Amino acid sequence: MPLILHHLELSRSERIIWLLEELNAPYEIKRYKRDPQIRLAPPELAQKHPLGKAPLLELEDGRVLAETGAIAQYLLERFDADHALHPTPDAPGRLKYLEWMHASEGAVFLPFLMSTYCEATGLKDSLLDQFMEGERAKAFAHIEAHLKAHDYFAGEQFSAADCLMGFQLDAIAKRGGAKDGSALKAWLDRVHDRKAYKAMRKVTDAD
Ligand SMILES: N[C@@H](CCC(=O)N[C@@H](CS)C(=O)NCC(=O)O)C(=O)O
Repeated sequence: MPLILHHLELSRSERIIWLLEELNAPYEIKRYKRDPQIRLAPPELAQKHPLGKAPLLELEDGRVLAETGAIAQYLLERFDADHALHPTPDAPGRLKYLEWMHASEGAVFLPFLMSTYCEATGLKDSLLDQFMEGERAKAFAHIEAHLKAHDYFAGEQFSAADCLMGFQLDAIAKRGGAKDGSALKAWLDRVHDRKAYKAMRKVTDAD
């Protein structure tokens, strides 16, 4: 049995599809649809892992790994022996790489996720949303300043940190948040031109 990526439509699992394509790793995909009303994952995902969230990576021996960052680390250890997509511990881009790999699920992106939740639950413009707006502005300025100074998240070379940051930045762009002339727009144009990104889009176009 090959590696199986359990993919929920319109979700973070995009990032792992992109990474699998960059690594040229063999995988199969199992697709899941969100509940049309509440947008949560279907119960079948919970049969694979107690949290029932995507992405999940099922290994050849049936073990299942959750958490985007953990899955990325596992895939890089296994399929990126020459460190083309993850800088070695002493490489110049290592610290930035680590920081953005974790920011993609951590502090930098929480405020953007909260905006989606506020909108979906009728809390748009609530005190919580206003508080998060300040946090979003801070995070956005941090991303823009980094990309003004560097072509990619780990520095001047593309890495897995770009794959992990991609999902939220594409979502921001869809909402009109990547203005012409911005460093974010230039980064999006650069990564959207990659063969593996286009391959990932072919997969997700069927969502
Ligand atoms: N921290 C987890 C978050 C996983 C997560 O929340 N996935 C969302 C998709 S974007 C999900 O499965 N949502 C459906 C649900 O919670 O039922 C990760 O990095 O993989």
